[in-house]
Amino acid sequence: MTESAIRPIDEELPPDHRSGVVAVIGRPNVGKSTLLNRLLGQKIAITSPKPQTTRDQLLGILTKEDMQILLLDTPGIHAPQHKLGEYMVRVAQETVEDADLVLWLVDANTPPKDEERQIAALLQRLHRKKPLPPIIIGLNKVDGRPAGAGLPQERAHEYLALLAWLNPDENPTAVAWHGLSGLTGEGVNELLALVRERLPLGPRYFPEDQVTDLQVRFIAAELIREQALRLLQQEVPHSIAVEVDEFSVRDDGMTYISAVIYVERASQKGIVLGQKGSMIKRIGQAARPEIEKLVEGPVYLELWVKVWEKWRTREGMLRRLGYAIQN
Ligand SMILES: Nc1nc2c(ncn2[C@@H]2O[C@H](COP(=O)(O)OP(=O)(O)OP(=O)(O)O)[C@@H](O)[C@H]2O)c(=O)[nH]1
Ligand SMILES: [Mg+2]
Repeated sequence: MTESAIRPIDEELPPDHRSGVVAVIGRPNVGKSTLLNRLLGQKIAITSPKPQTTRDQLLGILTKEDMQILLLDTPGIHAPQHKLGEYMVRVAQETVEDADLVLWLVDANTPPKDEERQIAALLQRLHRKKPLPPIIIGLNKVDGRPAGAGLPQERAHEYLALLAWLNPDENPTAVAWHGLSGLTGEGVNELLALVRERLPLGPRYFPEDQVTDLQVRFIAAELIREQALRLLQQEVPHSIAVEVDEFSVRDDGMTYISAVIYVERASQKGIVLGQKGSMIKRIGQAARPEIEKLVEGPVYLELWVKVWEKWRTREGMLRRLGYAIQN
């Protein structure tokens, strides 16, 4: 988010109105984007069972009578293997540095993994530079727990132990935890109450009907990428980038979209096209209704596949795709 985006709106609000930036962080696949969509009641972030789905910071604006939360979804924190990966991890880190509250999502069904230990170490490093805002550990996916599995409370202690250096006993508001399910919505209202308690008093920064600052054409490109992620296997999904090169609403109300699916190798182009174009057709057929929900009208979608060798390692290409790479 740019500084200029953050300007208070002058309007009548309850005296105890709160607002602030909540960084939603966690390792890939724990359900950050699913939770964001659930909280907003609208799909602005794509989700998938494959890790490293979200590639950039995404703003979701949640406005209630007594608070406005600027939720920043982030790419899952992992050990990066290419420039795009490095960028993704840096985005997550910078989001924490600017936040009023950190919501660290973990999977309630599994004990901490190495990735979580690395996230805790990252938080500790950041804390040494500048004290961290309050942290809430969200034990997500409680819907999927097998009968007789350990209580979230026991699991919570395993995760809380990773933040022992914050001395939570001396500073009880530094860390809290809550069990929830972004998928079913269970525990989400209680989570919001915990968030509100920890946010500073403050105004609204966006009109109450605005849900994000993302452009519709960006979300459309992401919805195409989501179907490509779902339908393609192994390395191919991670090698994909989608760019919408035409987006126009015609006189008859039809939204015309032409988009390019970039892959990194010629062999991947064949896979994305499929036999006689069957795969790209499936991707288009699955993405179109999703985009129609987004634009609330009929969509004509045209898809192309192009090879852009090793785009994930090339700064120029990453920049062109909107990843704000800095040297
Ligand atoms: N059972 C269950 N599954 C969930 C829940 N939340 C998310 N999932 C599933 O977990 C997978 C990952 O969800 P995402 O929301 O894409 O995860 P993410 O943390 O944003 O992942 P990255 O963007 O890759 O970092 C998807 O298959 C979701 O449907 C939940 O509360 N319960
Ligand atoms: Mg995500």
